[in-house]
Amino acid sequence: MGQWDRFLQPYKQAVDELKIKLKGIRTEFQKTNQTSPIEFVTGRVKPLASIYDKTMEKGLIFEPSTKLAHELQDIAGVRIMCQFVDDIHTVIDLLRQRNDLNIVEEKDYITNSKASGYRSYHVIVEYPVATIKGEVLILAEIQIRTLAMNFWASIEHSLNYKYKGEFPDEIMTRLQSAAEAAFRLDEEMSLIRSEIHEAQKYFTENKELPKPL
Ligand code: 0O2
Repeated sequence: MGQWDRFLQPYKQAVDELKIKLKGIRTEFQKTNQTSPIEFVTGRVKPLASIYDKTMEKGLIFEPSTKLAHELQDIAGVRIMCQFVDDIHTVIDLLRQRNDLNIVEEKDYITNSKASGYRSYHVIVEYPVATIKGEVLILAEIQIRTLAMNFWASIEHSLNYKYKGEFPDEIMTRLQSAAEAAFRLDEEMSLIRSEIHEAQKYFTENKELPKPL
């Protein structure tokens, strides 16, 4: 195993464990016939090429080190998607109550969206991973956002990859207006939240009934 593989292994373990635990929250809500604030969960270990880019941006040395582990807080990244903005706050409260992780920082890009139009809530956590050499504390970034925020962010992320942040004016204007549309979509959906929940509950209950002969 190379030194990067060895360094990244506990991050992989942290992402796998956090994904299982967060998906478990969703299952628990569903099994108790409650609407889950979590729609779906994804996770990844930051690819080496992105770690390299970030170390260059931050003027760090590209080598597995305690300094790097401290400075790059999103080597382990987990993303939680919610249907409604209110669900994001429910998820944050659930995270705050847990004693298997420790929140070290919160970044609210929903109240204070980024200049790009990016909206999301980031929670940096310390998560203990058990290894054969003992416990290792891993920093992980949990991003919590609505489906609309996620849609916008994934599109902007792909475009950013192509244009390296230097968007042509027209694309920039379109992205800004798409960000506003995503914001309005979240607002509109919030207004009919209880109606949607009722419909989803009705759908789930009836889906499970046996078909008549
Ligand atoms: P990737 O490919 O998702 O890993 P800091 O690390 O504290 O110096 P930074 O990097 O701005 O400052 O941290 P922050 O604000 O917590 O953002 C980290 C991650 O949030 C990014 O990781 C993205 O995933 C997401 N993000 C932040 N701003 C934007 C944005 O304007 N557009 C999109 N689409 N995503 C954003 P990476 O490493 O940039 O990318």
